[in-house]
Amino acid sequence: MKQPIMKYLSKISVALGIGITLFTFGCGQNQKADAQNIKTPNSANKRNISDAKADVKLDKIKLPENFKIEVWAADIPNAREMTISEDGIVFVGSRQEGHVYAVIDEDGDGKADTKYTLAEDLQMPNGVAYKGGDLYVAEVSRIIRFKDIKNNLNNPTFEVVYDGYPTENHHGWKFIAFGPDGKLYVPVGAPCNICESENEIFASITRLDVDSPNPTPEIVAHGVRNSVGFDWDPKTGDMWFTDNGRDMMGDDVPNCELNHITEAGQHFGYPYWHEGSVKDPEFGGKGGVQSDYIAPAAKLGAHVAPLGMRFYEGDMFPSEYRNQVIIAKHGSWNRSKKSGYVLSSLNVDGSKASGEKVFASGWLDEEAQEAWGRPVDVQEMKDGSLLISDDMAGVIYRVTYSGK
Ligand SMILES: [Ca+2]
Ligand SMILES: [Ca+2]
Repeated sequence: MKQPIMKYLSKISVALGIGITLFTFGCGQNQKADAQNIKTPNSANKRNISDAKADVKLDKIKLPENFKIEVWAADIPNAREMTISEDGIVFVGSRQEGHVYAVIDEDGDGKADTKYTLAEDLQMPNGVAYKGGDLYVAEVSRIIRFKDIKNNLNNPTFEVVYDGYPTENHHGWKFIAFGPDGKLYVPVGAPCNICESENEIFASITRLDVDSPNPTPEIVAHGVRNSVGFDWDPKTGDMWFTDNGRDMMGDDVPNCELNHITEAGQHFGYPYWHEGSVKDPEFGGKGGVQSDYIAPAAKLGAHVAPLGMRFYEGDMFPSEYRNQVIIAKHGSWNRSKKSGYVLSSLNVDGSKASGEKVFASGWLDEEAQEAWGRPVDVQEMKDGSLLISDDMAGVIYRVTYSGK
């Protein structure tokens, strides 16, 4: 991303404001495991992907005028969250595939050439975050770290930072990112479609001080069913996150959400209230009144499955995109007519989010009701182009703008 240090400084004062009322959650054992070799033979973990074939229908993708989409990297099975190092290495998590990849455009021609498989047999390593030369990966119950990853692509090893997150696989895969406070934000999804958990770490977003000798999750947000995407507003330093609404209440209820955290410890409604105003038929009576919970800043449609989201901070796209949130909607499964399968953009101004527009569509064949791809995450490259991961087609796309 652009000017990471400036961004950090502009956000830190806000971040310091959060956190005083945080309460700590001591659920796990602390781990200081020795670095261990992982199951990746040195000779086999590097592959040239410049000629890899992608099974995609790019001519179906609709974008605003003067935008263009291409395949940046093919042969990235089950590509999920992405994070980028300062020198442009794109790290990619996966879910059922169990792999973590490093993908590199060696000659800078806008198309990736090399893929390193950094790890295999991990447990749904959906989340990746890069900081200070190290790559962090979230499995279901633990956070692991590949130190000095850039210099160890051929011989990657990891250490366990923390392994006390719950082991439930249901909504157990995690999106992770470092906040402006330098802490790693780690959600813990509800272990069900709809349920009330005794353990308050479920349906939360936590944060972890990965530099501490004793990392312990602190809960930052309660009542979050399953967030698989968040970012911080570059203007205010505030955290925004997507949340996936519950299933089995019909085609159009409840909406998935875009939420805004203004104070640590806020409760966002689940499992009692959905989309700010829909009382849960089973659990609604057990919670407080509607006004006890933070309503979403924007309703994103029922079952659309909003996953990765980032504030656009680049210069390549037209100026109206600057500071907009771009959200990847993975698409529905629990709806009679499919919805989602798009990227959308919204304006964010302070606490307000408005003007949602479809930015990219075409992964779903509406007539046949069949999808050939599903967007998962978005990441901006240094030049302001936008990468999109697709876990169904197993590719990473790159969107560029050429209108000026
Ligand atoms: Ca290249
Ligand atoms: Ca909510």
